Amino acid sequence: MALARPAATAQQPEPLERVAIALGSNLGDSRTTLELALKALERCEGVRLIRRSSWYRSAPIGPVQPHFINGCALLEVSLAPEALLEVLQATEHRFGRRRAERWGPRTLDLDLILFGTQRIATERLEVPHPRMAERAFVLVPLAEIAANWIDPVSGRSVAELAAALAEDLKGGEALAALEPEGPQSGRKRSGMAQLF
Ligand code: A4P
Ligand code: MG
Repeated sequence: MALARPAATAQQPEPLERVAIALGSNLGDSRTTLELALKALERCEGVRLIRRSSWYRSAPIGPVQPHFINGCALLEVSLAPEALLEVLQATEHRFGRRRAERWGPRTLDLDLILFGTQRIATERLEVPHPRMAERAFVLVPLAEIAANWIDPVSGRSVAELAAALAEDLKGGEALAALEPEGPQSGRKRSGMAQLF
């Protein structure tokens, strides 16, 4: 599979695309890191923050390690997918991310989950994120801010994927919504989180 669109030229900028990203952290002051990472992304050229979810505490998937704080955000970008990946990786690096073991602990993980309706499979990037449908720590926050977005792989909405995963994981401890703070306070929390 190739990129769905040709590369932009100087005369022809990338069209604006709606993008979903997932944020995670389980080293250091995770909540502060995640808040600051969103602020840093907002300041990047070609990136606009549209919405953000609440933060959730989630049990680690992978090696034994501390619990994670996870959340999702919607961006509007005028960057090509791989250029956005570079922005995300540079931001991870800025917040102390050093790549060691796969699925290991990290100060900051920024994953590209959905990029408009595009399906992308290059050496460096796969979108939709290949494990999004298995992960409550992605689907629950994403359902809070983009419930009707259709996953171009399954043809199902984010809310449908979250409900199907909730059914699969019934009874398992996976996710707890954290109390919203600051601009989030007073906002209704997703009922979905109670399912996990
Ligand atoms: N890459 C390919 N597609 C993408 C994409 N859509 N978004 C490539 C971001 N990166 C993508 O990623 C490895 C390489 O994947 C990158 O160089 C990029 O070119 P990484 O961030 O260096 O390594 P990783 O995150 O350890 O690997 P991976 O496979 O992305 O891990 P996952 O699936 O993101 O899982 N448990 C809880 N509770 N919460 C978490 O957030 N996260 C992980 C990481 C494991 N367990 C977790 C959590
Ligand atoms: Mg990652």
